[in-house]
Amino acid sequence: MHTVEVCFTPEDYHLYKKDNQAVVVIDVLRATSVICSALYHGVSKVIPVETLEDAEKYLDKGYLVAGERNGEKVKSFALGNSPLAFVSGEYHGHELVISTTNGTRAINTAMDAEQLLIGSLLNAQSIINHLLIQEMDVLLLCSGWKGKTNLEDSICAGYIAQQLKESKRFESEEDSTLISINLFESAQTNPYSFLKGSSHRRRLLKLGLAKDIKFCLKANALDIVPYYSSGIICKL
Ligand code: 3SL
Repeated sequence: MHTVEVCFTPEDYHLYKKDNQAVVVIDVLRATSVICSALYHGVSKVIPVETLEDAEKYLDKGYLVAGERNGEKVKSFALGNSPLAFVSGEYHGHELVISTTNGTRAINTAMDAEQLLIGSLLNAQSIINHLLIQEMDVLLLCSGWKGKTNLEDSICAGYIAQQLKESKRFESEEDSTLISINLFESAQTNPYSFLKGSSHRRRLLKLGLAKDIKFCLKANALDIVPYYSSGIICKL
């Protein structure tokens, strides 16, 4: 029997990390949804960087660079942080550098994990299928918002945790995992309305990004398992 647990913020990662653990970083709105969409729609690899300064170095070398701070596109970058930007296939074959407020920070926090995967509602079922054939404990690491818990990442983590526990090959001990599963069960019939009033839905709606939110909440729309290794995220 293996364990599946949920960690609500990158700040708490040190409390949950273990050897021989698969870590799934989740940032439903929007960084990990963007990475899934980019790779699914033909981007060849994604390089997640934590600081804008590091992203700018890639800009100088001619890379396609995407990024936001507080939801708003970084002016000098070609792209912001919208999963819809990739749907047309316009960036097929490109290498993408991305820096976001929380998601890329969470990825870099867990770069020491034995296996590091990128999860979202868009690819939840593909991540579940992959984890079911690994012989590893699983940690679902939510990106949160600047060190605080958020609802959308917790719901997605709850979905993955619930499915793994239902397989009877995983168990959990932490209350964070129980909380996430309970949230998912309350949210699953209509996640968009469940998120009404949540901090990041409000933040993104103020920026006119309702279409991004709706896209990111489409469960299991993309069959893809993005995998991080040595600073690069590729499709498995
Ligand atoms: O925090 C992040 O990493 C972003 O995904 C936030 S936003 O949705 O682009 O505002």
